[in-house]
Amino acid sequence: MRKRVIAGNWKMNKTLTEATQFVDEVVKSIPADEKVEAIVCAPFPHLATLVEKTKGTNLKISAQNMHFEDNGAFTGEVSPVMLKDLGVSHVVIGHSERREYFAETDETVNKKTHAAFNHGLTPIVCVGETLEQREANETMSLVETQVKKALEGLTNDQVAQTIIAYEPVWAIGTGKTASNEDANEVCAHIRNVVKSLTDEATAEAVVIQYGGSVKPSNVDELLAQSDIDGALVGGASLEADSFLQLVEAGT
Ligand code: G2H
Repeated sequence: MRKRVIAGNWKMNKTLTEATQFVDEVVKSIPADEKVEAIVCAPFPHLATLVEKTKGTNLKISAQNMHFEDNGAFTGEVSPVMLKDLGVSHVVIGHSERREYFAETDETVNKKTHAAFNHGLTPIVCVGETLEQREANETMSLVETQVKKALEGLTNDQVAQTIIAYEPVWAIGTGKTASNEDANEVCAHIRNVVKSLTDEATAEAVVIQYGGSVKPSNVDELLAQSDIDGALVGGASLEADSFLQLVEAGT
């Protein structure tokens, strides 16, 4: 039985004051249920404070990106060594906004995924098609390529620990959600791709999230699908109440 993973991706939102208020409120009421893992993906400047505030609680803290090198002359970048040292547990890799605005490629996604495992961080690897790709019937092949390239060279054990987030780009922050069946079909395809790369046990273990305008009113039906094990949530994760409702839905 796979656990459910609900991750709030704040993107470039919240001051440190707002972030700490959110976390103080959420840790008071977060369900103590081993079936669900709750994660907040916060901006870099807030990570140290939030890790401290969530120690011993059921809320984990993730970064939204990182560089793949351990250190060096990469002005403005943050390394996996730094994140691990802070006590961060997860890192989002290859979010479509990074791919679109910051030149993230399948190759850098793969390097970052390896770097995450090399430093004991759990990667949340994002894949998904644009509207043009969906309309051209390229969704399955595109997602397959993204998954294969992201996971290239990982051991089966590492693949089993990877969280894959399927986020159709056209559903991100637009209020449009893929239908439950469409979302599940792509997530099932991703699981099959993982199986073709590894084995049945690994494919059954890998957690696959759906992302794209997930909110308390649609999360139950998405989580009821056979191959959707969680959600990567942007807008609806910004308020503590809404985030808690999403986590509750995973229990
Ligand atoms: C997709 C998602 C979070 P939203 O980017 O990763 O954002 O829920 O606002 O569509």
